[in-house]
Amino acid sequence: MLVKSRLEDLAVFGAPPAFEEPLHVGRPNIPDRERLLTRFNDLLDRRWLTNGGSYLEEFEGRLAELSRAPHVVAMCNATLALETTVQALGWQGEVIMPSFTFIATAHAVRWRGLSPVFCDVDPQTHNLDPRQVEAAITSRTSGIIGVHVWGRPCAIEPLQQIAQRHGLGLIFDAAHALGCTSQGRPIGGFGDAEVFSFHATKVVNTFEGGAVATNSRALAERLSQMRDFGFAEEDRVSVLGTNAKMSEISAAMGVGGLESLPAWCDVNRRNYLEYRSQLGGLPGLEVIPYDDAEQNNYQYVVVNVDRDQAGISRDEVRDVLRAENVLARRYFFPGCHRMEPYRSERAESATALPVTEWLTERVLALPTGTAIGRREIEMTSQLVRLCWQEGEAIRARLSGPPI
Ligand code: T4K
Repeated sequence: MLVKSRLEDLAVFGAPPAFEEPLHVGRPNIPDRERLLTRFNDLLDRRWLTNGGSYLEEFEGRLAELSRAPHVVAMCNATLALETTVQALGWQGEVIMPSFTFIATAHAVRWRGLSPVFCDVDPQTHNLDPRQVEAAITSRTSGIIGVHVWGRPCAIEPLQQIAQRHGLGLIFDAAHALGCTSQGRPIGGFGDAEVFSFHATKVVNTFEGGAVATNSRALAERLSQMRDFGFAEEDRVSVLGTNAKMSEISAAMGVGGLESLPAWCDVNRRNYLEYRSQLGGLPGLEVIPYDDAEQNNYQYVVVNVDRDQAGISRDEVRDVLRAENVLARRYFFPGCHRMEPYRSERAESATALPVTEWLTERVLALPTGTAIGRREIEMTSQLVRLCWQEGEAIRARLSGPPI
């Protein structure tokens, strides 16, 4: 790792990158390897690989305990878990959701033949703005999907009241929110259901994976059948199903991950606080806050760059960092409404989401997780500070011919 303090040290000016190996936003957290391999050997010895099994049962049981939701149905990823939940709840027509989310939230609904209706978000929380949700309800609306973006809970109570008032379903995309709380209650027990992701890049991963947490036994039973082709018992299919099962090796990975979750959250919190202290005082830069009164997993360190105050744009900062092998990400640029097929279908919505557009131009996720330590954060922050000091020269360089 090179120490950089002058303009000419920057890779965009031709110097070697600060890091030989790339720093990623989503480097997977790996649980204790010995215990993991013991579990892998065990399931291989028993030759029970999928279609239920003891690791699936253990994983679902531990998740239910963590989220204090009585029923958990694990699946092969969160996208199919969302899709299956929407289908199980019988939603039709339109579903209100943010555009400021990963494209999977929209695709899951659309794949079931429903229309996502994108709604604007709150500039502080980055989550659905309940007033706008209410304004977006039509006679075709059947449900609302709130997304706990960065693990910061949605305005759950107001959304619940709106759903109740209008007789709508309500689910939460909790892909980012494992181990987080809202008013002291764990994410997992709100709405009709909440959906977690265990993709490799998430705080706990099962390689690929997802799960639905719900208070409804009937919904959980339906989902269990639907993830297994609709089988209610051998030779009897009771509902239109799919194959969304989680394999035993994934579940075993998840059991190890849940054991390590508290330690990983501590590392993430330490990284987050380190970034905050290193980046404090830069005009026009906000490290988005987490509520200390709640439990957070701190898996995302996200900064908001105000170009007018900073003298440099989010994209210029990103270009400088990428040249140094710091692969910061512009989640969720450019917003679902600007991606296909939604972009072509609903051109008018492009102008109706001013806060979403504002956010997608400003936020940047920085590398964190167990693969990132204090030195990496110091160096990354130093690079960001250089961007602030030398904004004009950097802009001139980035808009000039390649070196
Ligand atoms: N809802 C929300 C709100 C979500 O954020 C997501 C997923 C979903 C629903 C759907 O969940 P799943 O169906 O995936 O369970 C990543 C993830 O692929 C995606 O799961 C995640 N959200 C999203 C926010 O981020 P990409 O396109 O940024 O992934 P990728 O492959 O570029 O990985 C990010 C970085 O992580 C890379 O720079 C390299 C590093 N990496 C990645 C993998 C897979 C590794 O170092 N090792 C690895 O194994 O979407």
